[in-house]
Amino acid sequence: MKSLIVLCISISTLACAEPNYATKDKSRPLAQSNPVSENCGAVFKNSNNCLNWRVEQEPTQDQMGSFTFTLSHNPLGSIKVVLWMPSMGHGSSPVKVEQLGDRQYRASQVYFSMPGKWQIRFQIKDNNQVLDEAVIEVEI
Ligand SMILES: [Cu+2]
Repeated sequence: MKSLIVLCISISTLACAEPNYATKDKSRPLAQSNPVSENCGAVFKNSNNCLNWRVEQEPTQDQMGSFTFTLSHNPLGSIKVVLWMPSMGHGSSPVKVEQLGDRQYRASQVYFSMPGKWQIRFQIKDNNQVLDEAVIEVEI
């Protein structure tokens, strides 16, 4: 994993969706474990909307984190971000999502309540119905 990150950075940060914070944190980087397709960090299943994200503030056990993300197309609903731990079937505290601009968003108050494998689930919602979803898997 470490050599992959170094390789990605030496080639180009644009060609690789590996978030650049991974190199900054010496102790335990929040490593993305799912394969990245093309230049998308994740793809929404139904709409093929391409999502890319960048960590602003890496979440720790003491501090909430934040990241920004962009979509390739305008979503047909509101955006929600859910932190989910699939192996144990629980989530974490709610993530705040604000729109920064055209197809640009910030997710803040990001907090993983325990170490392990988590999913960051990006959901496009119409009222309470999930129309589409993109998932990024991370290890905390
Ligand atoms: Cu758990």
